[in-house]
Amino acid sequence: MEEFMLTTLEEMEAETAKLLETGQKVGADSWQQRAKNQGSHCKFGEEGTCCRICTMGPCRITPKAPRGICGCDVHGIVGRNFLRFTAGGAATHSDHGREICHTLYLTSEDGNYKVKDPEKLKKIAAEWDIPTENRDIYDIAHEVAETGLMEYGKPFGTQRFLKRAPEKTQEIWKRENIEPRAIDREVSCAMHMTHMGCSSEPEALVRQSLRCGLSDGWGGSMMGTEFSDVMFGTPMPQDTEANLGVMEEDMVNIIVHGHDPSLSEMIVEYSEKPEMIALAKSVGAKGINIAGVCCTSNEVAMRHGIPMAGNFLSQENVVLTGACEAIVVDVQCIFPALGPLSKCFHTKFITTSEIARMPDSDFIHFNSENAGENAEKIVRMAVENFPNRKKDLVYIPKMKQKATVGYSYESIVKTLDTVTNSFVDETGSTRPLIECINSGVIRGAVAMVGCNNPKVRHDYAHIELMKKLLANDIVLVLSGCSAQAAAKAGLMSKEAKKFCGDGLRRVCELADIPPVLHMGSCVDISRMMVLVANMSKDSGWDINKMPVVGCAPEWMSEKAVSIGNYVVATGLDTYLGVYPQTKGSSKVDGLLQGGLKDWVGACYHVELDVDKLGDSIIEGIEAKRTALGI
Ligand code: BF8
Ligand code: SF4
Repeated sequence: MEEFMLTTLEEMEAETAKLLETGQKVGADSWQQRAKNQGSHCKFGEEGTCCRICTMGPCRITPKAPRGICGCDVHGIVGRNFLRFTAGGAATHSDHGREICHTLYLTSEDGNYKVKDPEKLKKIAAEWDIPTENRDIYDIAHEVAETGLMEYGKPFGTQRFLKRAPEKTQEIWKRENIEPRAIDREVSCAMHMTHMGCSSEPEALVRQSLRCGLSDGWGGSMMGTEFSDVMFGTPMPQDTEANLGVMEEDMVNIIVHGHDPSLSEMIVEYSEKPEMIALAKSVGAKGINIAGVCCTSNEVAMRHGIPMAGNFLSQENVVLTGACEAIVVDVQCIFPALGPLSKCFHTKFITTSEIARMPDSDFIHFNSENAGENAEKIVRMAVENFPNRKKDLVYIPKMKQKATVGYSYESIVKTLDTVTNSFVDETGSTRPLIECINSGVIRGAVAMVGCNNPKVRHDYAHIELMKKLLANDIVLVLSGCSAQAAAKAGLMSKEAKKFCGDGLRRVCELADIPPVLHMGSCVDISRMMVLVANMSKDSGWDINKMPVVGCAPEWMSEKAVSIGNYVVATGLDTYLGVYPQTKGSSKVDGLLQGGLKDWVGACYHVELDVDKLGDSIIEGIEAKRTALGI
């Protein structure tokens, strides 16, 4: 048998260079070029020291001008910018969650969307004191959805899902006054606090940043994940493939990109209809191939094994293959560049959401009511576009790797139950994992998440850190573009266990799992919160004492900061490979990288050198083990 090899970054970069040559032939732009055009970044922007929240400004802080015109100092300005950044992320994730609530509200026996996991629905209903006995499943779904929607604007109380956290964590949130109330309220409150003439006190601004983040992670995102599972199924392990080689030269290639599974689920369903496949054959294709980019890709890979073409900084590459009939997008992380780029090829760039309208696209408004009809229209449009391919521009890199995905919380506990016989538990618990950590077979766990960022060599930090951590017997749970980085390289293949230390390798063999577990999209970081919450309950260890940390080595988006804030506020130290725009304030930066420990027992750690970042993660995990006496 051939020895298993990872796909190296050099191989991926050589293929990207070839694709960029095609781009040059047709006069296409690229992020690589645009990043160069931008030159070095504005120092004020990068350090967070420019304020433009009123028209007396913009004010920029320098040694000569230490205060804005209103008298706000650098700490107030940096703090306000950080809070607004967080609010942008929390609003984005949570609005995605809200869309999912609306979709759940519209489910019906014979509608576009149905309840696929009634057990999960009933479990949530019970948690929320919604009666389930002798009720039609769709009645329950509608009441749960409506109750979920109320979480966005309820006038009193805090988020319902907070009760899932261990008591100790809930006490910390209460003590620190960061328990999230209605989700929209936390976002609005952040905007209010950062209006001209409101908060300029860094502690208050950072505190609200945590609360706003928590409303996302334990509110909007958690509902997004849970209700997606109810409608589309809770992910269970399955095999798929990743990297550009998943595109097929002789098939109609439809790329789904964005975040909301309500769109991609329908596209997948309609692409499998016999009449669509017949249509594809009638235009000379062998069939229809769906592949994904970004978090939409994670969603459909986790539930259907749909292959993953690439992550955030690969999105232009799929069009540059010349073999993409349509790139269908919903919301978030979509380059506006895809419009003009698609025009250089035969590719249809199809936008579907009023939230993400872009020039040079075909807009087909997609919502829960017209989902079936419009999914058919989109698939048809892509298929009919196949004969327009310019054959001389087609180049699909051969690279692809196997990946096993689908590790929802439920599937992790089920799978790991097989590892230690003494802890077999019918209902599933995290005890086998705790046993592995307690005995030191696994030293700890890292939740590696987040984006790509041209400030970091594409995927380098993700892949190098993963290899280093695995070799040190640290298990990885992944989501977002980090997950796709792993899958493209081959680290999500079960054969990647050869990169692990002896302990982790043994666990992978016994449980038959890859050493990096794909937990889903970025909203699915809520799955990781449920995992650590239950690990804490099952072990008796406080979350902030467990040898488990978060890491976002190539992050770029506002959403990532919202996530970081709720992960830290939940008690997990979080390691960043890109500096937040807070360097300009020793007070804000000091809180984030230290002071928060006194509030929630965890904080951020920023290190731009990948190797050193890995070392400090390992040191952090070992220090937690020592403190626990394990
Ligand atoms: O929400 S990891 S680049 S795709 S923001 Fe975007 Fe970042 Fe990717 Fe998903 Ni998450
Ligand atoms: Fe300048 Fe103050 Fe206005 Fe900001 S709020 S732009 S610091 S005057």
